[in-house]
Amino acid sequence: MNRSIVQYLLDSIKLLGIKDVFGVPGDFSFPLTDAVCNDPELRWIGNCNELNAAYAADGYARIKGFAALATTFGVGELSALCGIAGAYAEHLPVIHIVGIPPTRTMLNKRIVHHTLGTGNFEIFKQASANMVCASATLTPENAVSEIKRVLEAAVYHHRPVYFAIPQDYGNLPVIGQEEIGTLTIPQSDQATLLEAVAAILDKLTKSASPAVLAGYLIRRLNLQDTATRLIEKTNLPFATMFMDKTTLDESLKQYIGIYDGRIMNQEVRDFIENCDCVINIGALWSDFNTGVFSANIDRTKMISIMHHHVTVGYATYRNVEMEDVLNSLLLTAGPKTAVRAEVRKLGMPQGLPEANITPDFFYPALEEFLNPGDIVVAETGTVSMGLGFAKMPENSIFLNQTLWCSIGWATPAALGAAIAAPGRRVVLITGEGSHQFTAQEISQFDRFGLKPVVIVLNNDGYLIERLLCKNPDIYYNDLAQWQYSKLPEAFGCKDWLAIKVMTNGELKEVFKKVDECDCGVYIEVCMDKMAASELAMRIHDSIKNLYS
Ligand SMILES: Cc1ncc(C[n+]2csc(CCOP(=O)(O)OP(=O)(O)O)c2C)c(N)n1
Ligand SMILES: [Mg+2]
Repeated sequence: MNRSIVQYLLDSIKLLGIKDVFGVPGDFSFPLTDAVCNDPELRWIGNCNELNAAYAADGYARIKGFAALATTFGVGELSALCGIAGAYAEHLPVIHIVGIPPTRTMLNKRIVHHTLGTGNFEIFKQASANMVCASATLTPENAVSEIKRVLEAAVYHHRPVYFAIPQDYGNLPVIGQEEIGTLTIPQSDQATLLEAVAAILDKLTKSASPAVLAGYLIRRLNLQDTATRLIEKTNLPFATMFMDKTTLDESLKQYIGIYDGRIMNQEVRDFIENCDCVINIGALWSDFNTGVFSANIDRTKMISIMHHHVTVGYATYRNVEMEDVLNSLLLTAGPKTAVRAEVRKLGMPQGLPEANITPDFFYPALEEFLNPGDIVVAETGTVSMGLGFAKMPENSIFLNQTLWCSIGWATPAALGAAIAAPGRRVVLITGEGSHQFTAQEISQFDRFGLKPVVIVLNNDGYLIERLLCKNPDIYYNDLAQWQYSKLPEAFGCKDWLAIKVMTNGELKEVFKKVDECDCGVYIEVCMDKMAASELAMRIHDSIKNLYS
């Protein structure tokens, strides 16, 4: 007998490298969650709620390329939707699988739980439709072709997709050819590829001072090895923008730092903006990626190598894949002798041991604390703005949700990253306001035997909001004061090092202890209500541009 629909789908997503499925069960999705738990090649990661599960899947996809999320009809899938939208915005293919009511219930328009009571069973799929690149409701007849079509869309667009499986269909065998075929993805048009690469090489050869902006799509498309070899072969200096941080290793000698328009790092800006040719490989021209739209690179100087197209000056070449363009350039581009800006580190922590912790101490101390290979998950807010300008150690990864900016993302995303890479140290750094959204997810680290370092910055409220609104003291930016360092124990994290620190000396001391202990760590770092990182202050000064 053929495989069941749920098994066919699970076997298909395993071929994308997925080994874990995040989510929350529900009666309509039992066939799916049963199949996951009974599959020796898969692990069910039950989250505290579906929003957390979607963020965790996002974090997992950032490390492994693809992720899977299983939710139940209506209540579950809608809770996940903000996370799915974030995955769409940030180019992460999360496969969202939803168990929906039995077909007869839907045909008869029965008033059942998780519906609005209107007999409309389509609305939740419609709600998701704009936040995924393809969706399907699976039946025994269509499962084979629809699973292929939808997964091909996920691979091609590198964005989330949606599958609905009626409860009574999940365990029915698929009809038709049940061998799982390979996914066919559109390839580069070869003639256009030749032309595009020739145009890039022509511009590059004539350039006296070229540089690269290495964008986040390099890592999303798993092209970091190819791009690194290209950088090393050509010796082109490269910067990244904020969203792109660590898309290529910051320890490469060609790395010059973060380009943030007029807002930060003047030496990087001078260098990049004075180059006569800038090759953007997959970076996005968004507000927080361009120093609030202050990045200023003349279009005539730009080459953009994007996911499915290339632009050289004003000419556009469509249907060419980034992977093919980079591979062609790797074969054909020669070395350049380039001068480059020095990478600036945050430097020595500033402040006396007995003094209260300030940003001038905190971020440089964090920079020192990070180890090669760390995965750092930095939440939206003043923390990521402070740490974003640190120089990351070799082979480390910095994750941030720079476009979608949904606070609460980082805590579950750190869990997802840790599940994806259990052998690596995961360092979560979050503001306390963001952490309050999704803090209960730290319980899962212990449950799955993971030992992260969680650093919660407690600055008595929503500081970045204080810096952006009219009156910094207005009380909508205040928070209930939690006893953060007691959370690990309350959430069942056994034998964690959990501590609250107020002074520079205490912070240094605890960082030393972390290096010596082999357990989960949770540090509450207290800072003054208005103590902001430099970038946060500059954004405060650029409010007019932000909302232009
Ligand atoms: C889901 C969501 N709700 C609201 C916001 C608006 N917002 C952006 S940052 C922020 C406050 C962050 O506070 P905290 O985590 O304490 O960091 P801080 O800036 O204080 O360091 C808020 C409410 C958002 N980005 N996402
Ligand atoms: Mg705060």
